[in-house]
Amino acid sequence: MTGVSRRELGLGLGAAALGSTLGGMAPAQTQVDGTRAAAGDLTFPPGFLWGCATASYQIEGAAKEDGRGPTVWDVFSHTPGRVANGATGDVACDSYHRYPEDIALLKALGVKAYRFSIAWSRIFPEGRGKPNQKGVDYYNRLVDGLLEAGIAPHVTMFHWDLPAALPGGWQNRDTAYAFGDYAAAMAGRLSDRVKDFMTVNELVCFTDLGYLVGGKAPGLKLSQKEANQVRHHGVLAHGLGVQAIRANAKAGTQVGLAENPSIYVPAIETPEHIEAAKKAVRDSNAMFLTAIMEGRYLESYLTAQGADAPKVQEGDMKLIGAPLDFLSINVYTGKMVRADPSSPQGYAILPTPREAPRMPSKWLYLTPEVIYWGLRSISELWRPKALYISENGCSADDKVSADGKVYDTDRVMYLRNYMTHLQRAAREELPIKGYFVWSLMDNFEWEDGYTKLFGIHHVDFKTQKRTPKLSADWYRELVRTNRLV
Ligand code: GBH
Repeated sequence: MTGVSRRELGLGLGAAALGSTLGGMAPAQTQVDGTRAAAGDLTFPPGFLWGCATASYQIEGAAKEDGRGPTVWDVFSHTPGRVANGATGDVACDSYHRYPEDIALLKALGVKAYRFSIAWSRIFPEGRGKPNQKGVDYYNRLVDGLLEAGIAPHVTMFHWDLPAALPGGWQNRDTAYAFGDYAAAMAGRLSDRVKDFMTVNELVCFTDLGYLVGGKAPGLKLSQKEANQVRHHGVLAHGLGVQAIRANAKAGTQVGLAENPSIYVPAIETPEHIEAAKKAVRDSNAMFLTAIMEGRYLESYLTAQGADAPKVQEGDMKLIGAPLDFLSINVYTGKMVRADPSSPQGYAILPTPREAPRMPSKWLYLTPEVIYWGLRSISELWRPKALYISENGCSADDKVSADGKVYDTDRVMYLRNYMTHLQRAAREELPIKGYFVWSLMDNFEWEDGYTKLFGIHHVDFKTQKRTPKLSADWYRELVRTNRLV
């Protein structure tokens, strides 16, 4: 190890940030617990926030209980042919009733944060109007239970379960205002106990995939022009949400969103490829994250859309670009980019080889470096005050063994590799504050129904029994030691 600097070994944070076993340049030594702690061990900063994530429609069930109104996902999943095996979220993990058990799972993992979403239609069954107290009560019970267990609630206001009663859905500009009113109502009711709010989850999924591609609710295949307007209403809803939360929440409330930007990894880590990847991030997210971080649509986006460009009203871009306290990104996969001086944009996005390794979800190619490059590109482009990974995880080839346990070695491999790049981001002092694994437990995986499962706890959907998988045991150890071993 001689001749290698502390920085190169990952000790840039200084000895104070590291476990005492890591002081100095000692050679690798076997520890009492059997691990070998070498200089350069993959330790995370003290206080790094470990958590788990879920979303309302994917786990709650109780679709008709206590006044909950129907959502576009209820309609979509009950439409034959839309979801694998005709599955729905009617029951899902029944977390609406079993939330105390789920809090116990979080507590046993030792995580300090839980990201969940509020079902808008439990609060406003028709999307707007008079709040339904029974719905509010559920989230009060959940929040109180989490706090009692020492777990910080991180709340997403909207994770795709749009109240079906809102006319025109996201095609209608009024829906963005309805979202603002709903966000105001919930921020007012929860911010005495909830410190972190995300407005919306993954803009592309509830706009393009719902209204242009049609694979997600409401399953429409509109024109590009109409879809661009839906996108605009999506980012506008985020902006109105930020304004509403700031106006109604207690001082000190942190506001952000959970976005899944397209992320690019430089093909080779050299200055020209790094710049190429960064430019690709800025360009490809022009309709979503770039608009939010810069408060304007890039000329290149508007020019490319031409007559299909969205109609923007006075004041919209200011709302959309309102400063955030943090930015959370959901990171799963990405593509490689190389510098290409011969192309007008200066880079080329490399196609993913067809046989590249991936997880069971057909889109989930293994690209562990996306975590680091996502955080780094975004940091350098927009200098957000704080960053979180609000989702990362994978479907896996889960089989229940004779002893009742799922030994998901493939998921452990996935998480360990991705987190190595998360640790690099922390070590290089990017403003990364925390990480949420997707997902706490197996759940309704949208159009894939229950055929692709992302949980670190197995759920037996007949009995609703939750069992930690090997990946949960692995995560518990990471949370306990705050380092990758
Ligand atoms: C997240 O989306 C969601 O927030 C979460 O609810 C979900 O359960 C989890 O990840 C796992 O999927 O149809 O081939 O064009 C992940 C990001 C973006 C992944 C859209 C699937 C569709 C690919 N998703 N993508 S394709």
